[in-house]
Amino acid sequence: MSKTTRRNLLKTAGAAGAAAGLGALIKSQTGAPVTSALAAQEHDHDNDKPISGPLANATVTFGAWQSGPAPYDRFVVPNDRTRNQHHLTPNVATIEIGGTVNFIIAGFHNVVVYDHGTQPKDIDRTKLVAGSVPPLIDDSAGRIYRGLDPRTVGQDRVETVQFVDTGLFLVICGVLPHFFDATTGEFVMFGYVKVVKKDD
Ligand SMILES: [Cu+2]
Repeated sequence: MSKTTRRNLLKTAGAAGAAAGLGALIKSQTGAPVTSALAAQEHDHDNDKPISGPLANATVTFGAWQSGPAPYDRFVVPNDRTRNQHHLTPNVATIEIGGTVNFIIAGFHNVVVYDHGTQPKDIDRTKLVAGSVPPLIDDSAGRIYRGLDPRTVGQDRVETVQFVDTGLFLVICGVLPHFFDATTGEFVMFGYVKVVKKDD
C-alpha cells in the first residue's frame, strides 16, 4: 500500500469518526450538509498531517527576563520592563514545511510574521494601531500572522505558528519601540524563520 493510499484511508476513517460527533454541531451552526463540510477538509496540503524529526518544530524565545548583571526578583516586581531583553533567540530558526514554531513570549510583546522576502526596512512604521500606547505596528502588507494584542493578555505566554510554505519569513515584535530604536536608528527586535523542504 502506498503512503498516499494509506494516508487517505486513515483520513477517511478519521473523517467518518469525526462526522458522527460533528454532524449535529455543523448543521446547527451553518445549516450546511456535513458532507460538504468534510469535503472542504480534504485538500491534501502538506500542512495537515503529523510530522516528526528535528525540523518538525523550533522554539524561539521572544523577549527574556534578565537574571543579571543585577538580580531580578519578579516575585516582588513582576514586570520591570527595564529588565527585559528584546531579542528573538535563536535569531534564525529553521523548520521544515508544515512545521511549527513555538514562540515563547516573555514580557509585553506582539509576534508578527511577514511573508518571504520581507525585510525590516519594508515595514511601514507609520501604520499603527489607533490609540495604542506604547504604539503597536499595524502594517498588514505581507503580514501572514499577527499574534494576540499584548494589552489584552498575560505577558508571559506561548503562541504556536505553523508555516506551510518554504521561504525566509521575517518575524518582528509589533511594539514599535522594541522593533525600531529611534535613538540609534537600528532595528532591534526581529528575527527569521527559515522553512525548508522536507527531506523525504
Ligand atoms: Cu517586543
